[in-house]
Amino acid sequence: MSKAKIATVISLLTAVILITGCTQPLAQGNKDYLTESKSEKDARMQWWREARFGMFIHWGAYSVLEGYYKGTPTPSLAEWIMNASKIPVDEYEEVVSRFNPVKFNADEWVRVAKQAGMKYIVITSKHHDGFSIWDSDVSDYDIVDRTPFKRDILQELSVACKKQGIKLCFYHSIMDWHHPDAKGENWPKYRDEYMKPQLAELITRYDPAVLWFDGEWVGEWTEPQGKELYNYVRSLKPDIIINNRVGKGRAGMQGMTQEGFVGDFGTPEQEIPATGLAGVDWESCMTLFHHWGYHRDYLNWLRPSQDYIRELIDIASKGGNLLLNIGPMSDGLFPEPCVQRFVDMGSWLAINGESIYGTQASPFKKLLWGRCTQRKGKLYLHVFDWPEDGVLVVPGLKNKVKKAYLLAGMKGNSLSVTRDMEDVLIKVPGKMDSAATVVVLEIEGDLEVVDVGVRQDKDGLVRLGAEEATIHGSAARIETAGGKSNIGYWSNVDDHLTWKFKLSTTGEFNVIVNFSCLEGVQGSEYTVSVDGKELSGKVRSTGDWRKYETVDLGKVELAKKGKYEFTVRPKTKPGFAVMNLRSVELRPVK
Ligand code: FHN
Repeated sequence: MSKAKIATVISLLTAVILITGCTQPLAQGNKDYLTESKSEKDARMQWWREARFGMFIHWGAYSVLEGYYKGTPTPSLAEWIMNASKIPVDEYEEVVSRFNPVKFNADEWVRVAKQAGMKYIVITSKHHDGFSIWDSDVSDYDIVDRTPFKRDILQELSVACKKQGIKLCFYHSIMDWHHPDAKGENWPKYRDEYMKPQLAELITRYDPAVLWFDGEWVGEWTEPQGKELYNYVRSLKPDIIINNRVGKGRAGMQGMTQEGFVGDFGTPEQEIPATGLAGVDWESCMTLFHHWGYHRDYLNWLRPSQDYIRELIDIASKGGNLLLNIGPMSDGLFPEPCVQRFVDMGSWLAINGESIYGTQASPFKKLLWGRCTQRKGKLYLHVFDWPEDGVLVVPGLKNKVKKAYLLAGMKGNSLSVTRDMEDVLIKVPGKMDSAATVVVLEIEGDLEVVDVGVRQDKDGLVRLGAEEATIHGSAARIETAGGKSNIGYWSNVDDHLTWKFKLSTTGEFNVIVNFSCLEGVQGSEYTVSVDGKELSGKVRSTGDWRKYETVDLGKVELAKKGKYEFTVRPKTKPGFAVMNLRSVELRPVK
């Protein structure tokens, strides 16, 4: 049957659906999958929660331009070049006709992902430019019909993934800059006669494990449409997993929550939620070098492999997944410097993977020397900063430690374990791995950790960070921006903050507040208090919520070792918020 005929059949079928109002041609009735039970969702999400680490691939015709249009760097992201460089549709279609990735090898791509320790691949089936990298029967704007390459990328990838045991998942953009109906009053036509039939193709032909929607911010898209699309996709493949951008999920806290939103997991982008999201599935999608699609100038933006390894550990310690992106070149090859980062990540995971895959979030609020992950009966201590005195302090662990050893070493080489009140002390050998050395604690009984509060660092500094604060009130809450956390939304003058901390070195301390305040909202008066001593502050403007400055409120004398509580309490609030607060530091007076 010709493509035209198939398209006609699909259109007729869709027309019948539209008339009958049933938008799920293959639906098993009109089941509402959003009402599934917790146990059903847990079963469906299990492989994804255990996987912890996936490869994001942004690849399409935009890779031909490498971030440049007519000799000028595009002003936005490389994969946005059609929009950001205002390329007319017919000109962009000419770029498409030059897309010929003759060096593409699906087995090699999947091998690299596997070697990196990644358990799933999410690839852009269609990005915002509307170009499909599979052989679609719904449209000829695809890699088989519009390029000299003429091969079905997704078909080849699905075979390679099945062969190598990697889950294949699809990114799919709701927004479409190419399709004439993908805006305004024709939106329902695009949605029902184009987008959904294409999704049906993707699901029924290539059996993806996840559908990763994007471009949901367009005005034509709404949460109710998202709910309907969620059910439509699940009706085609009931065990499929769908992200929260199927609806308007990201409109909330930068995609960091799925509370009240449609979708199975939150999608913080280029962000790691400061304290994770207890009870919520989430995945941070991150780039290696700022752009998602390939850009010829940005390979020098790559960071050392250690940074990406620590990013994965940090995310796993907060209970999330890392979806780390690569933008292949137009010839079908991965940029070599990116592959090298993946190889290094895979080498670390080959030794330490047990501390990442299938683990849960840390039971500790914060560890000065690194991160922690856990599974029943075991704690994995990821040490970034090796203790100079060879003693690793595990604060507040109540359990008896049956055994301690280096995950990289032999389990037989037990480490010496002692206790100092509520702390467990591990005697550790010389530092092993620059990225992170994992110390395993096998513990007795159900895990029991008490919050011992913030500890003084080796220089005597006490840093009371936003993520360790106890927030007393209804409005103020933690937010993350640019990888840093702060107390924000502080619109209630009665909301106040406390921190517990433990002093091992006494003395006089300067009290330094790190804050921001939008111009026009300044003027709130507040006090800080500790050990019966009180200092006052008045919030000045820093110009913008994202512009942080510090203020020295004065000195306090803390003469005894032990536990303290520090409080920040507003007194007045002339504007609509008190301030954003990143931290309070007690800096030893030199
Ligand atoms: O606009 C896209 C962008 O190109 C990229 O695909 C990211 C990846 O999550 N999503 C959108 C920006 O949030």
